[in-house]
Amino acid sequence: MISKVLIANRGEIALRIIRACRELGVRSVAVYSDADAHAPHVREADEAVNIGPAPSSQSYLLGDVIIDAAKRLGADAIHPGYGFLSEREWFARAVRDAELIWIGPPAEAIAAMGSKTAARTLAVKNEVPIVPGTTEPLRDAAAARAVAAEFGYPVLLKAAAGGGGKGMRVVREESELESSLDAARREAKNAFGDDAVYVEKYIEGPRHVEIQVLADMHGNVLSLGERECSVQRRHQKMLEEAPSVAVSPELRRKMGETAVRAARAAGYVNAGTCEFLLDREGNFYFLEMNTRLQVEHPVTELVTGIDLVQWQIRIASGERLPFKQSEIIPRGWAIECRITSEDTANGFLPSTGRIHYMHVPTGPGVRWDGGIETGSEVGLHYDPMLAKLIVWAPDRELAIERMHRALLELTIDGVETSRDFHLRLMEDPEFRRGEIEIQWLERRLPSLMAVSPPAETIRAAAIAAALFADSDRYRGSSIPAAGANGTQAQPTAWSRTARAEGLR
Ligand code: MV4
Repeated sequence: MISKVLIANRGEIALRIIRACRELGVRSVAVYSDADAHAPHVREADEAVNIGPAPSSQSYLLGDVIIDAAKRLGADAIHPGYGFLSEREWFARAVRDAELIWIGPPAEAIAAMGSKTAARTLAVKNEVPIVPGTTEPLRDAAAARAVAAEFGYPVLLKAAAGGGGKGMRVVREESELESSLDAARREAKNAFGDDAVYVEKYIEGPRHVEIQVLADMHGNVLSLGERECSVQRRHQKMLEEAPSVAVSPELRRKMGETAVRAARAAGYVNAGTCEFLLDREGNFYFLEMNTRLQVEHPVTELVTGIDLVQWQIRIASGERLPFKQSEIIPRGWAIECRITSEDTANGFLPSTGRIHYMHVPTGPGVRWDGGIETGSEVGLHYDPMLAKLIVWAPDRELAIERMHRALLELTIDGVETSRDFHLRLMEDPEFRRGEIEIQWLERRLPSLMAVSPPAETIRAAAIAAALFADSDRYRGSSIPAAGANGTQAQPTAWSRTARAEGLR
């Protein structure tokens, strides 16, 4: 068994990994930038080492420095978390070359899924359905016109090296094709240093459903069911749930078998996720494989009872998966809200500051995976995701009620957060009916925006609250009811005192 893990990450995911290590009796080493010297993950790990200044390009992205630290502190493995170095093939290779254990998929599997056109070719060879389109980059506009005519408009131009929606262009008619191709190429070149672009048929209004897989070194590959991730804005997920209202047990089995085939084809080991589009007719198309642990992994943990991070460490240690596919059945419903330091009422602008007070929800079925505490400084150097609030309940309706209750309990003072936005999301009738797809949130945004009350209303409410609290000191007097015929109630001892106290 691995005995000491260096965690090449920060924030909530570093804490999540530290907790898994502790439960397994594995020692943990945190790394931190100057900005994170007092961060919770530094305190909670068994050991911690500074790796440089605040910008991640000078700290969390310095693979060589991190590998040196692991060697120096006697760690035998590195867990990359998500983001940062987690999907860099060269880093997975460098960790292996340094004779450390990489808690993630083999560098070759990262490479196999790294290029979209390569992944599509691999999918076709292994009977994994993909969106109709090309598996080769386009030569020129004439080739694009021919292919688009074959598949029919609308089409989607995608960067071969792409991800996260960069270098993507919807083309609705032939007259737009050439300029869109130029634009997609330019964007792809800028973002990935590679201007290769290919064509897919554009799927209108699909859901984003992904399948969690877990594979050991002994040829066991399991599907842990789906996550519904359609509630997103500009490719940033805001909420995830498991299971999906759109997935029947039969579809789950089919998508699961497909994901397992894709993982096997890539020589996959450890935890990974296959992303699919699920259209309105129930057809699903493989998009890409995320070769890392994902932010939203907790919803799968809650409905399967399987601790994914512990199993990542066990798999990397050479253990066999003890589960049979037939035993893995999702139970109940889990929802995750990503609590971000964003001002959702002002175009989701990042909000910064010091968290001077914070109260975290507790009670039945509530889980908090956070990376912040009272006193934490929230700056602009890192991702705005502060924490994840996750709930489990027997069914979706109860899970939504539970999330609503938990969000009401949550207080974070000092920075703007997405908390109120998530509250309104829980109250939204369409969301409650499960009528969501990838464009739903952006269409619904106006009605989900904060209706912040005018300053005078907040002032009046604060005065009323102070007076009400004060009234508790006069328990003998009763609070006057409004007159039954709508007339003003007579002043009482309570209201006279309240006014006097308020004026004092
Ligand atoms: C698509 C699509 C519609 N049709 N492909 C966006 C990022 C990349 N992972 C794939 N993406 C899409 N590919 C076809 N043929 C719509 C999207 C898409 C999307 C997919 C998943 C989650 C959110 C999304 C938001 C916008 C567009």
